[in-house]
Amino acid sequence: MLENTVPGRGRRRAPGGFGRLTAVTAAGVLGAGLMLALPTSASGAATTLGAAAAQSGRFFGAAVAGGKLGDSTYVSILNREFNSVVAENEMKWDATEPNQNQFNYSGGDRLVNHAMGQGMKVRGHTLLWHNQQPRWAQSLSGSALRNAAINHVTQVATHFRGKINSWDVVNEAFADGGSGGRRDSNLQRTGNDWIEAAFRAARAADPGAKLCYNDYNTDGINAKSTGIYNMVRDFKARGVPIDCVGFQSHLGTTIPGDYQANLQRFADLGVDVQITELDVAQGSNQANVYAAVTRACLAVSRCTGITVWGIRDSDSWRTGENPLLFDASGNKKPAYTSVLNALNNAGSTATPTATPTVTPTSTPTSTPTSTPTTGTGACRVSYTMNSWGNGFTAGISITNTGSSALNGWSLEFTLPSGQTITSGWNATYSPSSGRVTARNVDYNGALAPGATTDIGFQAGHTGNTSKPDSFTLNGASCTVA
Ligand code: 9MR
Repeated sequence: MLENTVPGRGRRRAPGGFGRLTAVTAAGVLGAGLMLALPTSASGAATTLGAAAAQSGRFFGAAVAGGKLGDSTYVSILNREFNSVVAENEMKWDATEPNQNQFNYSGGDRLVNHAMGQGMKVRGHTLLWHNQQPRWAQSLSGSALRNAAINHVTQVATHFRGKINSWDVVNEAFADGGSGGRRDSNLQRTGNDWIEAAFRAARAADPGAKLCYNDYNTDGINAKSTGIYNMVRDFKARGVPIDCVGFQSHLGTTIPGDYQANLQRFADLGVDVQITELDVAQGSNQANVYAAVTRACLAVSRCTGITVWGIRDSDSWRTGENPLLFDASGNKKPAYTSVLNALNNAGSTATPTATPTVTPTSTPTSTPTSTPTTGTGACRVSYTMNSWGNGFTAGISITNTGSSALNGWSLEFTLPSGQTITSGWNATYSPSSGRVTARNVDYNGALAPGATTDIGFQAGHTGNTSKPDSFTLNGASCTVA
């Protein structure tokens, strides 16, 4: 288990899409095109992960970072190998509703449009989570937070209606350890019924999407997975709309012997199951663990697909662990071959239940980052870190303390030596180490006097976990809170 092999952040420390397409709509036509073009070898075996999974009506997807859609190696692997995508960060609450009731879908739309153009399905991740909440939501509680959360679910699911194969409606709401109970969070403190309220709102907003509960450290029959199992059983008994359970499967060097049995017991409750964030620690057993996960999904008829959490090792959130199917240069690893062979060996048996047809979208609408133009940049910055063995996430709150509005901003700071940014959200970061400039993205460039915006990134470190000691915004020094 990840938690046993990697000193993790808080939430992982403890132990750390698609069914067949219906060719009715234009999306169905796209999907049918994809099915006709499935790559196969002379022997008839499929030669890509997506095509191999499609033989049994399943999807094989990848988490995609929107910022990498300009990287040709990355995109060529994505388009060749995968028939499903999920946004690694762009559909989370902080990205989609940076200010209350002000929604921004540019990152999510860009990915959805890319996927639709390629005939790929889309998993939505995630409507509600205790992590990566916008600052304004973090400061709410009680009915104000409950209302804001349900409004968020409604608005976001409505925006993407018809384009999402399955939504992670709620992510990581159960506690690690032996309690089998809920994780404490601001959302949980609004009342134990917050999860079912979210599922009901999501169903009303997008009746065609499969609605999933998603969590980690649920890779076998254990207290946490049993707590979730009991919730799903209760939801099914009371008619709360839940269609699927996601098993993140951030794995260490082994896979629990009851991994498949655990998937099966959920399927037996009448929900689909999906492997949603698969990555496996490097080492001599990596290819075996990947193959075992693949075989387990194939053996459970309601396991509708597998998603890996990134494409190349260098794209992974598990910095330095090389847990993915392609190396940093984009070459196929032994783990890739083991997954492809497992998918091909399954043939067309154990076909999963068909899932709803998705509708294509309009032309991609990516908006360029605006250039800083106005304002002095007088500012206040608060910088928080959450570090573990060889990595950390940083959250940066930037407040415009000047008297004029900013229309585009850049925040400069110097990362201590040994720290290198691997991915970020709500800003672009360049370069990845040393003197870094974080620039606004299209939805958070406007910063009124007194307004705050939150950005963040994930980084690796080599032992030095100190913070940058100073920041400038549009060239002017900031006070550090
Ligand atoms: O991979 C994501 C990484 O880029 C972000 O920094 C991180 C922030 O919390 O979230 C990562 O994705 C997580 C996913 O959304 C939920 N399950 C755990 C994943 C890895 O942390």
